[in-house]
Amino acid sequence: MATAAAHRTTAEAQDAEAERTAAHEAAFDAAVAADERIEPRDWMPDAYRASLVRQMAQHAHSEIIGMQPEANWITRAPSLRRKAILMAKVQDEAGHGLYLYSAAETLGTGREELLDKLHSGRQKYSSIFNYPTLTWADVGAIGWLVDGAAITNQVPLCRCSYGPYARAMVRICKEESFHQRQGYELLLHLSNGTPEQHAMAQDAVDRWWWPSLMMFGPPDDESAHSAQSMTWKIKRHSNDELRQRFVDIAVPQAEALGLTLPDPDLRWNEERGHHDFGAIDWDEFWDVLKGNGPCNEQRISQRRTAHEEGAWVREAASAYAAKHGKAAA
Ligand code: FAQ
Repeated sequence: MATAAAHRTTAEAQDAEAERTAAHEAAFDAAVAADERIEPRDWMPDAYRASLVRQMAQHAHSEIIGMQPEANWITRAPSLRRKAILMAKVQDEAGHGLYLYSAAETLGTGREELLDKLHSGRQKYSSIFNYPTLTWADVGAIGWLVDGAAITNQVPLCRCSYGPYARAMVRICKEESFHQRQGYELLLHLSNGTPEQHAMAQDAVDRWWWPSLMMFGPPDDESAHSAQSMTWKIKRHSNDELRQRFVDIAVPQAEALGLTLPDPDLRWNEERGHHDFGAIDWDEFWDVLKGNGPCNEQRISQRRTAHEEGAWVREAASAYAAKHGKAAA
């Protein structure tokens, strides 16, 4: 008798739990459908939380690894003005990383854990930052194309269903917009400069164009997460839609710059109302993701070294915060 009663109690408890979960799920789905924001203390499906952590961590990692290719040119910037601009931009990228790690913390995943996953290769960062910055013009090409692609991808993230991520993106996009313009202005100067400067700008665009298109991720039919992320309104547009939007924006800008995009198949398609463009080398993309890009090893080893050498700064900051906290208490 006692055992039967215990079974009944367990079954009742399970039913009640299932009902609660169903009610939570219904409330979550309704909030997403109504374009309301999901906030850190709201109930959310485990898979939603995990996918957000995955994307936000990858995004944060991209911001801080993305400091490396440009930092490479700070000491060699051709004027004090260019040096000040570049330093400000690289600092902004560090800030973006910090907003995003903080936003990810609101989902219960600490920064140390995320950095550990980056350093041990268990989480990704954007493929684009595995290419080298060979000349000063690359700084311009990164600003124009890489930041341009980043903005195209990130403006819709300001409407992401998860509140802290969406709010972080508002400020990030404002700063990315300045970054894009500085790159464009830099390339404009080079393009209208000496024949050697023009050639250097063209060479940079030739090398950065295709990797910039890869930043948007694999084609829609190979994108593992898009469908679910779009249902959850984490992503608002598919990878291919955003890639197309970027190409359409970049073509007239390239013309204004007096530079050529390295794609013989690029042409306006009247019927589609968009530019057609050539085939992307997806083998190269997947290969870079596997760690075989030109700079993968260098980027990660430099990041690990920076982390190790920054240990004393973290310790000092923690000690200061503890002392400060005690004083305030
Ligand atoms: N690189 O199923 P999907 C910047 C992975 S910030 C590496 O389509 P999803 C600022 C993807 O994670 C640039 N991996 O994935 C700056 C997944 O692998 P997983 C970063 C990539 O998430 C400028 C697998 O492939 N921006 O540039 C890439 O739906 C200048 C299947 O892909 C963001 O992170 C890639 N390009 O869509 C800084 C924006 N593409 O996770 C310094 C936020 C895909 O299963 C200087 N993120 N993968 O192991 C997003 O919008 C999305 O995550 C996508 C990918 C669109 C990147």
